[in-house]
Amino acid sequence: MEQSKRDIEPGRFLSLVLRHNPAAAQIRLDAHGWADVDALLAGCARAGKRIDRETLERIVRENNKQRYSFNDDHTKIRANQGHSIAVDVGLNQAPPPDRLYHGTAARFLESIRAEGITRQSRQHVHLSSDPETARKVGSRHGAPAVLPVDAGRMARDGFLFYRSVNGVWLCEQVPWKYVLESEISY
Ligand code: HQG
Repeated sequence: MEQSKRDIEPGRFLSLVLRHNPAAAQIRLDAHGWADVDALLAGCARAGKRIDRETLERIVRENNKQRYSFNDDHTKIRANQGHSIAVDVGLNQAPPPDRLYHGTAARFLESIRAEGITRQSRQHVHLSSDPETARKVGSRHGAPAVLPVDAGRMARDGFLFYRSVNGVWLCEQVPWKYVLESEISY
């Protein structure tokens, strides 16, 4: 489903509050990343970003990356992945496909070559199951580079992989030796 244009701005604020900075709406998240919906809506209004319940329901339903989930009775909401704050969303560990793709900016490659792909400010390194998605992720930071990752070999070597409910693959780090250097595309 397509996300409405009018929901992009409130969606960005939700992403900030539910992944990185709940204090921006003067709310707290619990240990599993859940925010109380009433408190969230009141906090958004206080922050000058009024969102009504119908809009929130629509954002969760139509968000282009299915970034958010409600609990069963819709009294709580959380982001499915992408947090920089330490919460445990109960990610499912899963065996990865042989290849995964990390989209980055070409200008980060020298540092990535030296340190591997590291999680930076987030809780995990984010990987995509197809190169096109990875290219879009990388483009957010500048001229993109798509790094194919030998996830099958990583898994055999004991690295753990998780799949968020919206289909993003996550792991702790990707040492450079698992990046298929000859297949990097720009
Ligand atoms: C890079 C979006 C230098 C890394 C996307 C990335 C994604 C290094 C940047 C999700 C490095 C971090 C996450 C190293 C990694 N030296 N740079 N050693 N290791 N980097 O935004 O993966 O739209 O925290 O390559 O779709 O870009 O928000 O991570 O370029 O799934 O739902 O450091 O965010 O999802 O940037 O994006 P980010 P990301 P949403």
